[in-house]
Amino acid sequence: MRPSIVILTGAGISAESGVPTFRASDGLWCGHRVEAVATPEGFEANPVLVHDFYNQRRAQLKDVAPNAAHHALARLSASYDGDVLLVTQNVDDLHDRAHRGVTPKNGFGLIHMHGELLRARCVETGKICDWTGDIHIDTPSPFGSLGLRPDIVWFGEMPFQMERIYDALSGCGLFISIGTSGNVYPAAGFVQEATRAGAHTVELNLEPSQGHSLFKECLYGPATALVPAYVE
Ligand code: BJW
Repeated sequence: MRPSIVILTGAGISAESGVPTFRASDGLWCGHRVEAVATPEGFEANPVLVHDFYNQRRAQLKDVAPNAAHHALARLSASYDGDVLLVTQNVDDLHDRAHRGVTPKNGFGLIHMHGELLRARCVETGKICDWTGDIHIDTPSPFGSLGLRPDIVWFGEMPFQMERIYDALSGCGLFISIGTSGNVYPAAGFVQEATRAGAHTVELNLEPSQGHSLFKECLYGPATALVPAYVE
């Protein structure tokens, strides 16, 4: 068995599929303050605005498809003789679609640490369900209680499955960070966890991220070119 791999992806891996990144000049939050649409306080203050914002992004998923970088990671899981944990900060479903029908050779996991557009959460019970349509303030929860919210991790909330992620980082031999600006924690600190574990650390991005100097190897260019070349 070869050393286990942890892969972190960010908005940059989906950019060439047509999903806008966050911190580009034409980024998703143009016209909206981050606090207005991506915090629990913003949701409490104006749920109609926040639902509108996520309804639009959920609808956009119908017009995009996984690209060569998503598919290369799916092929890696099918051919690599070791465990692979893919941790995405993205709330789109492009990794899920790329992995559909692919049988992993060894242990494989996909974690959406910042949640998923195609899931909703009951605001009263916290129960999660699949959700492909719009959500409105009067959309009843299928669990019999009132109110749904997008199953998204907003600023100030705890990202999902942190224990499993840190556990994998503490034992990995290779950490690859793809298409993320390194602005948002705790994901931005994963490279340090992997370094502590003695892993080789690689950044694949369009440009140097905020934490680029923490990586042992950095390659710059579009994900659809870099990722297949690196992992195959
Ligand atoms: C390409 C490309 C191509 C483009 N090919 N590359 C002060 C210090 C430290 C921390 C904090 C602090 N104050 C507050 C915090 C904590 C806060 C935080 O990090 N704030 C920072 C702004 C400082 N974090 C949190 O609140 C998190 N929770 C938390 O910390 O809980 C406590 C905790 C404690 C201990 C352990 C664990 C937890 C929650 C963060 C939730 C983030 N949510 C968002 C929004 C989700 C909703 C939505 O989608 O609308 O998630 S923020 C947004 O940023 C989104 C993304 O997942 C995330 C990361 O963005 P990403 O993916 O890096 O995108 P971009 O646009 O920034 O970068 C794209 C990159 O791609 C660029 O580099 C391009 O160059 C590149 N690129 N085209 C390759 N073709």
